[in-house]
Amino acid sequence: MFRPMMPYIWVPMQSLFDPDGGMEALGAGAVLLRGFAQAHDRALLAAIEAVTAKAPFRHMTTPGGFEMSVAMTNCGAAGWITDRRSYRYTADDPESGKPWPAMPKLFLKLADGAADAAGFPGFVPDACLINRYEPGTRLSPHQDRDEADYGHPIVSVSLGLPAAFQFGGPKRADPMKKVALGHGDVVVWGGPSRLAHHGVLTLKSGEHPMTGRRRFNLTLRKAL
Ligand code: MD3
Ligand code: FE
Repeated sequence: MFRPMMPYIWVPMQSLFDPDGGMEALGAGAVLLRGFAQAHDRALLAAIEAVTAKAPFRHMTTPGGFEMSVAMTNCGAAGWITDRRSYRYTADDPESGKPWPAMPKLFLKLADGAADAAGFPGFVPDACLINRYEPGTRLSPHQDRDEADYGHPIVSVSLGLPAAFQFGGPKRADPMKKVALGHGDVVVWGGPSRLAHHGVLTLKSGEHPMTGRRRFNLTLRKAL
C-alpha cells in the first residue's frame, strides 16, 4: 500500500511559528510585512532597471540648497521632486521634460496586496518614488506631507542591503523607534502613522547578492 514518507500538505513555515503570517504592528496604522515582496525580488529589480533607463537616478537639491545623499527617480502619473523652489509632485521629469515612466503593474499589485493585508483595501497609488542608497547615504527625519489626501496609506518596499529605519510620531519631538528593514520587507503606513516622522540612518557597507553595495526603497503613494 502507498504510504507517503512525508506529509504531503505543505504548510508555510511562517504559519507554524507566526499565527499572523509575518505581520507585525509597528504602531497604530503601521504594519510591517516581513518578506512580503521577496518572491518578486527579481521582477521588481528588473522593473527598477526599466524605469531608470528612461528616468535615471539623480541627486536632487533641497530648497535649503543641500544635495541629497539619496539618489532618486519616479514612475507613475506623478513624481516627487525637490529643487531650490520647493518640494512637490510633477507630471514630467524635469531632467527630460517628458512624463515620468509608467507605473509597472507589479508595483500596483504589490501595493494593493500589502495595503489590503494591513487593513487598507482598494489602494491605487499614482506615484512611486524610487530611492537608491549606497554605504554612507542617509535620509534625515521628515514627514511625507506633499500628498493631497493623508487618508491614503503609503506602502514602502525595501530591496538589497538592510537599513536601520527610524520612525516617531506626528511631532518632531516624539520619541523614535528603530527597526531594521531588509530585502523584501514591506511596510504600510496608514491611519494615525501616516504623518509620523521617519528617516533612515547612514547605510552601513555590505554586499547583497542581488543588488551589490546598494539598497533600493520604493514608496508607493496616492499623491493627487
Ligand atoms: C512613515 N523613504 O521616500 S520608507 C521617503 O527607506 C522615505 O527610502 C525611506 O521616507 C526609505 O519619503 C523610508 C518608509 C516610510 C515611507 C513613508 C512614510 C515610512 C513612512 C510615510 C509616513 C510615515
Ligand atoms: Fe518619507
